[in-house]
Amino acid sequence: MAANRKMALIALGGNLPAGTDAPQVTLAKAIGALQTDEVALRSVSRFFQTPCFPAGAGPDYVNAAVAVETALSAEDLLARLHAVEAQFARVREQRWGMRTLDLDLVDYDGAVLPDAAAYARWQGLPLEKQMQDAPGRLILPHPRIQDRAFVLVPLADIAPRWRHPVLQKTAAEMLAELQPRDVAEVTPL
Ligand code: A4P
Ligand code: MG
Repeated sequence: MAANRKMALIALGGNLPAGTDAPQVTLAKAIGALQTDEVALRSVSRFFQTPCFPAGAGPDYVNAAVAVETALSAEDLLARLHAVEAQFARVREQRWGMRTLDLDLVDYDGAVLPDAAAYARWQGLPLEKQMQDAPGRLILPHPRIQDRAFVLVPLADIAPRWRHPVLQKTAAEMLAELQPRDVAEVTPL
């Protein structure tokens, strides 16, 4: 791998079977498929069963997180995530809709993209707008990390001391600020 390697954190989720594969099988296969000459796996969280958000919108999810070291740019890594999603039959029908596999780029070497002001706009979006608007370009860190037990529990499993580059809180600190009830619903498989 090239000398200029970066660390990145990726969140994985799925709540529909892909063919005969249950979501946890798809996630495990996707982690395998992510690894190339330019993407080296550094750690893998446990897999967790999590209630669907929004509540009642579908079956429970399986969620996990991985840390990778990569020679790809952030944009090229996101394109790679989309290619792996496509490989596992992800069809983009509805925003926040059910899916066989969702791969989100949580963090890329602490980058804030496209810039601090645009990040702040996405992060502050009210819930009803979040459900309608999908960003046309890469936003980093992922704007919803701090809100979601299904992201923070797996993240804290592999990178509790990772610090959010804008909020300046660690994964463990953000997790501690969530409702204990929401955190308790995220259970290891
Ligand atoms: N995009 C911009 N920035 C990023 C980034 N940092 N990582 C763009 C990934 N994608 C990014 O994403 C929409 C657009 O955001 C894409 O064009 C991408 O280039 P998408 O994956 O097509 O759509 P989506 O998955 O519906 O949106 P998003 O934001 O990934 O959805 P969420 O917010 O992740 O919600 N409940 C449980 N329990 N567990 C889950 O994992 N996931 C969702 C999806 C809903 N409910 C869930 C879970
Ligand atoms: Mg996504």
